[in-house]
Amino acid sequence: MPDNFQGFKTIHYSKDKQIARITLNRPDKLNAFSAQMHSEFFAVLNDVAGDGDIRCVLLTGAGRGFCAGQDLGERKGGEKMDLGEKLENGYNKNLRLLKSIQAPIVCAVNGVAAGAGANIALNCDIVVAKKSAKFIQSFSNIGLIPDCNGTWILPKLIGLAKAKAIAMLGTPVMSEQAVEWGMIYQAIADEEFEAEVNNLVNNLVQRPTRALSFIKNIFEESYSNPYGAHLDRERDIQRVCGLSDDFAEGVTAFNEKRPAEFKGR
Ligand code: LHQ
Repeated sequence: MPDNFQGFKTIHYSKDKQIARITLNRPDKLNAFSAQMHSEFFAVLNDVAGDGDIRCVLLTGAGRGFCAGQDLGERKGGEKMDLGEKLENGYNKNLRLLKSIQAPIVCAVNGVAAGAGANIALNCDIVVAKKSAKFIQSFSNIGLIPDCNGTWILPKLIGLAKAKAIAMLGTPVMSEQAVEWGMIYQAIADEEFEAEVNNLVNNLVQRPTRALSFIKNIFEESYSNPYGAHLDRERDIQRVCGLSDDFAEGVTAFNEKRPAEFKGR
């Protein structure tokens, strides 16, 4: 844990060999987001976003759950409230920061991901989950709509028919089903999960980070770019990639029949 994060209670954070590891850490509450967790998560994301040395981020949860969304114990039953304000100063602030991180973000869903917890996971770049994990759009169980951009990302990932149904019914989606539907990348046997996640981040951290940043941004831009404008964007970005150290190294390594040693530049 970097020194200035030592006192953090709800998030565990470490940086090693250009990998930032963030663990949601309220296992007795299935890592539900308390006010303290919101502010500690913000501080950690801010540190990652400002650290140009980081080439891969891993987000996961402590204990048997990934994240059960908003801590409902902090809300008194029967109370109505301005959730717009809660979103703007909590989840949305954090998600904007998460999206600004240029390094690839792996979410390792180690157990149940419900409500905001499910959608925070889906906002990451590569989502893998334990076979025993499940994703629940539990918002409508308490009279809410999916937030954390669930209503934006779910129809794109799994189509409108399934997105509407799981959001309206709060149906749990097991991770293998989530893979089949295109919601996440991979479901991993529970006993192999830790090792496979480590393999994944150790692989990603050695890949050409700058190109990976462009990849994540341009895929998302594709939703709003017209066809021709998107071709222009690819051309412009490829021009930048072609002038990078990593491209020169990649082609040299290919011709020399050896693994490339990318520096992320
Ligand atoms: C919890 C929670 C939890 C507190 C489990 N809070 N303690 C909302 C409002 C404000 C701003 C805008 O955004 C949002 C976004 C949202 O996230 S809304 C959705 C909020 N989340 C939920 O509705 C999920 C509630 N949890 C559940 O449905 C279940 O706990 C799941 C399906 C996640 C897991 O079920 P089980 O595996 O059976 O575990 P459990 O229910 O026994 O929970 C274990 C403990 O965790 C338990 O505490 P206890 O002291 O009794 O052992 C739960 O009370 C606690 N916990 N979720 N969100």
